[in-house]
Amino acid sequence: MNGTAVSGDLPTTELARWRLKTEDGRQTWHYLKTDEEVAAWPQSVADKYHLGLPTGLPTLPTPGTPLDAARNGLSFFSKLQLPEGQWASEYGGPMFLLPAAMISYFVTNSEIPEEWRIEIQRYLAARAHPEDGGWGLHIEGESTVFGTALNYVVLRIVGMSPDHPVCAKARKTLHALGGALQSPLWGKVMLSLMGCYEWEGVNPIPPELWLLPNWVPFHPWRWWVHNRLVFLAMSYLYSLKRSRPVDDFTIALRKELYVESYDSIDFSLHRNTVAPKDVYHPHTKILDALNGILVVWGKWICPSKLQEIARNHAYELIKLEDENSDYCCLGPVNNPLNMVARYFTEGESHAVNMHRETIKDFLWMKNEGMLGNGTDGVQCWDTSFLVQGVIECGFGEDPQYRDMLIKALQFLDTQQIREESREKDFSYRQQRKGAWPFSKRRQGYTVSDTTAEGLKSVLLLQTVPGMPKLVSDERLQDSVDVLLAMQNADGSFATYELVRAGPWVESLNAAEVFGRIMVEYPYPECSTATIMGLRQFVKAYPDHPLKTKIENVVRRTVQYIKEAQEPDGSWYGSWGICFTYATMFATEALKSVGETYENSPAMRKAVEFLLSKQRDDGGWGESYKSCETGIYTHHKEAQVVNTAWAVIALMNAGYKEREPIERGIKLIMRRQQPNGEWLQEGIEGVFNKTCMISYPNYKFTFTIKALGIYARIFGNEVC
Ligand code: LAN
Repeated sequence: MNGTAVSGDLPTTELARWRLKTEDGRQTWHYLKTDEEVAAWPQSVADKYHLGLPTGLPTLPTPGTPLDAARNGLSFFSKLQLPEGQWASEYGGPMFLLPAAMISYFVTNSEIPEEWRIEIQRYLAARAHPEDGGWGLHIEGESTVFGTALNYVVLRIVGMSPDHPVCAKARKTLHALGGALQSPLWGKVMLSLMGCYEWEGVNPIPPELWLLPNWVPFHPWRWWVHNRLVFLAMSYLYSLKRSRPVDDFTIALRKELYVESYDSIDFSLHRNTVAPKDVYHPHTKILDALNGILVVWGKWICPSKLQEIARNHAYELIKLEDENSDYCCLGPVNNPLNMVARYFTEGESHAVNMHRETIKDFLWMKNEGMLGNGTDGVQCWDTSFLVQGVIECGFGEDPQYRDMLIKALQFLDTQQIREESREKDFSYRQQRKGAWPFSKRRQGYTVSDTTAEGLKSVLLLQTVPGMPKLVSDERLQDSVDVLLAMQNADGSFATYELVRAGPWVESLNAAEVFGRIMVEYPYPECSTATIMGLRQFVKAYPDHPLKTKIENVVRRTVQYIKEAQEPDGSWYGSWGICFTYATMFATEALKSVGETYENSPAMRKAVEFLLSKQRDDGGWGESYKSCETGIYTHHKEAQVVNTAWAVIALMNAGYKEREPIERGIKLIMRRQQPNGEWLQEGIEGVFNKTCMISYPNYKFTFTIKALGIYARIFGNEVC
């Protein structure tokens, strides 16, 4: 293709031809094929940065003080702001997202552009395990059947020959792990859609569950929304039991993926065959028993009329999910699965085309090639944190940052969700009018903390003198209402919805590779963010009638947070790594009700915990292993992001001893580059205990925030 050069033995596109386009929060990468297009659409600094090309940003004067360092950081980071006012980033880590996207593209006969094919090959080659050539659940994990079988399929779909050394090495590892027969449930489903596994070897995913009365304590409407919507699409597809028609390509794949000959396998005996390396959450006996019963039910008992009613019901829910998210869908797994569901049912249709488009929102281009992002962007979330960092530094009124902040406010203004979901109750949706999503308005999902961080940032910005007031009182109150409706009975906040079922439902977790996926849980991070957002609202509207109500909500939340503290003084974090992350949030919650190191045993313990983890170089560094094991595990080196979180936590606690905090700040300053940036270090985020995910902008937003708070508390100097 035009401009293709060869790097190593894999072709590459010309990175200088890629552009990130933004339209009302939507972010997609485009490859410009002609020189005219290139001339008409120059590459921005942000494009270059994300592609790993030289940005040409200048060397800055060496910062002498924390605020100088923050200014240098902002000088760099502000250049990455997109024209609509938000920040973007790679949001990779999970290694099953590109397979979901590419397998559904393939199954639905969608055209995969040449530039994607080239860059996906490059990415998977770059991210293959350096020793065995396989892939894991996430980029830092060990090779598994799930990761290796599916990414192998992707490589073949995008055109790599089975004889290519990358494929050959991966195949060897796949076979050593036992071959594709050992895939966990989600792998078995995706391979079945491809025609490379048989549906009879998939544990039951019966859509009939949707027909249970709502009071049934394990009804799917009570499940965590991500699990629920993946289950929804899978239950529909399972009941159709359709696959892409077999052709020479799938026959070849069937040979490559298995140790044994495909035709000799009795798939019905392998519903529970999963490689030990893949299993994080083994099946419970109850689940196995239930699966046994459901196989008999599906095959011999369930009347076909009932199956049809259930299937139609599931399809209605799939269509509503598509409509309520303007086909963006909740996430990178249910979007492609919905696309296949709609394709199998409707053939070529408007809906299928819409999915073809929105799947692009999950693809990200970087120097290593093209990957699958965890969401359709990090727009609202990272923009909110940047705003808060700038305000903490006291730069709100600084004319130098005025344009940047106005643009950020404009972005948040446009991305607030303005209406409820259609058939909200039928589709089991949480109230959302007034919410801020994690990514963009179109996606349409509230999360307690994304709404709260959005609300807080808008309030902070709109109270800066001279800032326009874009979001009205009424709209701010809508977001408060969304938050108030999300408090659980125990005072906590979960993620997208209220907790709708007890943790015992986890015993029905069939996904094998994840923990804590079945239901919503209370989270100290989400709980803190929510009350901080609510508190900011009361600060801005001190006479508001909701004030007393909010204060009661806060009191109950703080009580929950105290109860969630671990015996060693830390909090377990579920969305960032790990104890350091959650401890930063929880200490902020305690601080907001006046607790300090001096007057609160909980704070004192938190401080002692943090101090015990500080390293000789002054930094903190926590490994993702903490998330999996629940035991604090050091990273091999201190990490800028963990260090920022830890010093923020110590300052939240009102810890007066300057020395340990200053040493942390000094590490952050030492690691800053001459142009103001910080370099990428270890992975920052996590979900479902096992799967890591990158938050590359945290190295800017939280460092800047930490520097700002430090300067305010201890004065703008380090010795
Ligand atoms: C996210 C990203 C953001 C994250 C925070 C806002 C940081 C958190 O505080 C609440 C939970 C939330 C919204 C979250 C939930 C799970 C997500 C959407 C992800 C970690 C990004 C990717 C992940 C999603 C589940 C990936 C697809 C995998 C499945 C198991 C369906």
